[in-house]
Amino acid sequence: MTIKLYACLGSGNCFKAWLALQQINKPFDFQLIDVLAGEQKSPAYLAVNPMGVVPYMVTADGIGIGESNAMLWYLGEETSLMPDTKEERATALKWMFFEQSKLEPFISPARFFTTIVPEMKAEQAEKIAQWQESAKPGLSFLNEHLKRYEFMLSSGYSLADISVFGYTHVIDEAGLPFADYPAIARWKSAVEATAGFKPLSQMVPHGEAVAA
Ligand SMILES: N[C@@H](CCC(=O)N[C@@H](CS)C(=O)NCC(=O)O)C(=O)O
Repeated sequence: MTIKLYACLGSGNCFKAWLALQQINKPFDFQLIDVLAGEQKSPAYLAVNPMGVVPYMVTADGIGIGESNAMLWYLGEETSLMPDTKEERATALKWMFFEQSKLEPFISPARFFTTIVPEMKAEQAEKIAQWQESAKPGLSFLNEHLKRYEFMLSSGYSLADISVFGYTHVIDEAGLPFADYPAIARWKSAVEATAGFKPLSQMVPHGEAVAA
C-alpha cells in the first residue's frame, strides 16, 4: 500500500501534507474531498475519518492520521525535514502549536470568505475584519522572528517551516498585505526556493472519487 492523502483544493492545511510529500519525494494517492460540496460529511468519508474534516492521511500500514501538523511529524521522521536535536524538535513543535493557535484560526476564515467564496465577503465583512485584527499579533511576532532567522529554526529548513507556510504564504488572500511583514515576505521566497518545492496551485487530485 502507498500513503493516501484525503484533501480539498486550496486549503493551507491540506497543502502542508501535500508539500511535505513532494519534498521527501514519497509516492502517494491523492483523494479529493470536495468540502464546498459537503463531501467531508458524507457517510463514505466519515467511515474513513469520523472527524469529518480534511486533511486526513492513511499510512502505508493502514493507520489513519488526522491534523495537518501530526501528518508533517509522521512524514518528517527520518528525513532532513525533522530537526536533529531534541531542543530543535521541541522548538519545531512550539512553532507548530503557534501556527494552529495564533495564525491558522484567523488567516484561514478571513481568506475563505475573501478569496475562496468571495460571494460571501460582503455579508461576512465584520467578522473578516475581526479575523484580520486577530491575525496581526501572531504575524508581527513571526515577522520579528524572521528578521533574525532565515528559516523558523536556526538549524535550517524543517517541517516547522512547512507548517507555518501553509497559511502564512497566502495572507494577501486574507486581506493582510505582505508589505506590512517584509521579513515574512523574504522567508516566503526562501521557502519557495527549497528543493522540491511546489506551489499550492499545483496541488491536484489523482485518485478515485469517494462515493457520497
Ligand atoms: N486543525 C486541523 C484543521 C482541519 C480543518 O478544519 N479542515 C478544514 C479544511 S482546511 C475542513 O475540513 N473544513 C470542513 C468542515 O469543518 O466541515 C488541521 O490542521 O488539519
